[in-house]
Amino acid sequence: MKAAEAIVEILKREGVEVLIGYPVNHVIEYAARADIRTVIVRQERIGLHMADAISRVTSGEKLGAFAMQHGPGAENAFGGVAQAFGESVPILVMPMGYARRLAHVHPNFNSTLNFRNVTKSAEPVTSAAEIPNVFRRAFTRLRSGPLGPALVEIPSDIFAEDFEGDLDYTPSVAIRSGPDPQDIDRVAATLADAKRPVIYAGQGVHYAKAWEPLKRLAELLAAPVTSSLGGKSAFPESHPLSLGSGGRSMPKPVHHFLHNADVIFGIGCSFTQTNFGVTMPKGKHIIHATLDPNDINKDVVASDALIGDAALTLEALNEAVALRVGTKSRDAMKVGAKIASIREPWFAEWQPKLESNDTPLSPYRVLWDLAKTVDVANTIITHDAGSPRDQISPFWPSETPLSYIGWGKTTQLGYGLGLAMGAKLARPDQLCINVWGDAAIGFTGMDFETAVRERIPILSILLNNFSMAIELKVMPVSTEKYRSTDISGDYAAMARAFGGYGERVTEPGDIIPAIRRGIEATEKGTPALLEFITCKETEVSVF
Ligand SMILES: Cc1ncc(C[n+]2csc(CCOP(=O)(O)OP(=O)(O)O)c2C)c(N)n1
Ligand SMILES: [Mg+2]
Repeated sequence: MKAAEAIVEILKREGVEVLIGYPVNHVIEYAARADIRTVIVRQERIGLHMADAISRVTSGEKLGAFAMQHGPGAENAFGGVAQAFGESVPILVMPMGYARRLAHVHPNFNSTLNFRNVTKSAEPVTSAAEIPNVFRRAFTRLRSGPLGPALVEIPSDIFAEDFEGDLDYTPSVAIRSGPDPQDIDRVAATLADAKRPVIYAGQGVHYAKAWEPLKRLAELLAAPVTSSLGGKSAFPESHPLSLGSGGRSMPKPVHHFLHNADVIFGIGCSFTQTNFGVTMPKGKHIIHATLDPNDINKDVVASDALIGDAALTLEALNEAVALRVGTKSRDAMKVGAKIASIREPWFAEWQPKLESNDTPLSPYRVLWDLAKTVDVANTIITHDAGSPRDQISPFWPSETPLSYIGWGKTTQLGYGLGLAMGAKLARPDQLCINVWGDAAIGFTGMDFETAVRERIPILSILLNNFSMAIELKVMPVSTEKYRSTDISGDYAAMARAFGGYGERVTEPGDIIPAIRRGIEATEKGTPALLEFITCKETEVSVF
C-alpha cells in the first residue's frame, strides 16, 4: 500500500468523513479515492474554520480535518489554526511539507516548527513505517485532555514511499478523568451552604455533553446559570434559572447576579480574561472546575478547584449536593422571580431598538426578527467579530445544546462564515446561520462561492452599515479626515454573481419575508446571503 493510502485508511478508521483542503496536497486525491468527501475552499483559513465547526458541533466526536500544501498553503493557514488554538478546538491539520532533505533548510517554511505555539502537538511523518504511530499520537491528543489542534506534517517525498505490511491501527478513544472525591465533598458543602450561588458554564460542558447534569445541579441548588460565549446554549435560556449568556455585552441579570453572588461555580470554563468574556467580580469565593490544570489560578484566583471532565465532575457533585440540600433547599420559584424582575425592565429598555421601524434598519430589529422567524431550537447560529457579536448574544434565546457557536478568545473577522459552513456539513438537518458585518465579509466573503459550489446551503445574515461602526469611537480623526472607517460594496449582488441567493433589504416590513425567502433557498440547496442595510449602531448592553 502507498504511504498516502495508509494515511487515508487511518482517517477513515478515525471516523473522518470529510476532508477539507486546498491543493496541492496528495492526501486530498487519495482521500477522494477512498470515498472521503473532499471539499475545496478558496483559501486555507476558511477551511480550518469549517473543520473547527465540525469538531465543535459534534462535541469532538467527529473531528474536522484540513489539508494544505507546503510553503504558501501552510503559511496562509496560520490564522485558522491560531483561531482554533485560541478557542481550544480539536482539529487535525495536515500540511504537506518540503521533502525531508529540505525541511530544515532556509528559507523553507517548516510547519512542525512554526505551528508549535498554536497547536497541542506538531509532528512530521518521518517515514512511511511511522505513519500509524504519528497519527495515533495526534488523534489521541485530539480526543482527550485539554483540547486544541494537532498538526501532522507530511513531507512531499513520503508520498513516493510504500507502507510495508498490513496496517495495524486501532482508532483512538476519548479518555475521561474525574476530580478527587474529597474535593467533591468540600465543594458540595460550599455550594449547599452558599446563600447566592451562581453557575458559570463554559464550552467544556459542550465537549463533555454535560447539559443534563448541569441542569440538575442548577435545579438542586436553585442556582442561576450563565455562560461564557463558548458555553452559550449549554443551558436552555428559557429556563427560569437562566440569566442569559455573558460576553462583552450581556443581559442585565448576568451582571446583577454575578456581582451579588457569594459563590461562583465555573464549570468547563477557563475564566480567561478577554474583552469578550465576563470579568469576574472581585472578592467572591470562586470554585473552578475545568479539564485543564493550567487554567487554575491563571486569570482568577480559585478558592476551590476541581480538575476533570465536566460530566464526571457534575455527576459526582450532584450526588454529593443532593445528600446535603434536602431540607434546606433554596426556593427556585423565588430565584426565578428575582431573575425575571431584573430581566424585564432591562428588556423593556432595549425593546425600542428590537422593534424599531427606522431606516436604515436597526441591527437589533433584524436580529430580533430573525429569532422570531427561524426555529431557534433547530438552528445553529454564530456571530462574527465586530458589533454583530455584541448585538446578538444577549438577545438570542439559545434553547438546545450546541445551537450557538460562540467565540471570542481571539476574534478574527470572517470566522463565522466557515463555522456556519462546517456546522452545515456536520448537521445538514439544521438551519445554519452566520451573522456578520461588512468588515467581516471582506476577509472571507469569497468563500460564499465555496458554499454554492460545494452545495453547503447556509443562511448568511449581513448587517451592512458601510462602516466599521465598532471603530468609530476609536478612530474619530481618521474617520473625519480620511473616511478611514468607511467601507463599500454590494454584497447581495456578489452572492448572486457566485450563483447563490442574494437579496438586499432596506425596509423593516421586508425583513421577515426576506428571511423566509432566504430559508426557502437554503431548503432547495442554495446558500442565501441577505444583506440588511443598517444604521451605524454603537450602543451595546454593557455594564
Ligand atoms: C482579522 C481582524 N483584524 C482586525 C480586527 C479588529 N476589528 C474588530 S471588529 C472590526 C470592525 C468591524 O466592522 P463590521 O464587521 O462592519 O461590524 P460593525 O461594527 O460595523 O457592525 C475590526 C477592525 C479583527 N477582529 N480581526
Ligand atoms: Mg459594518
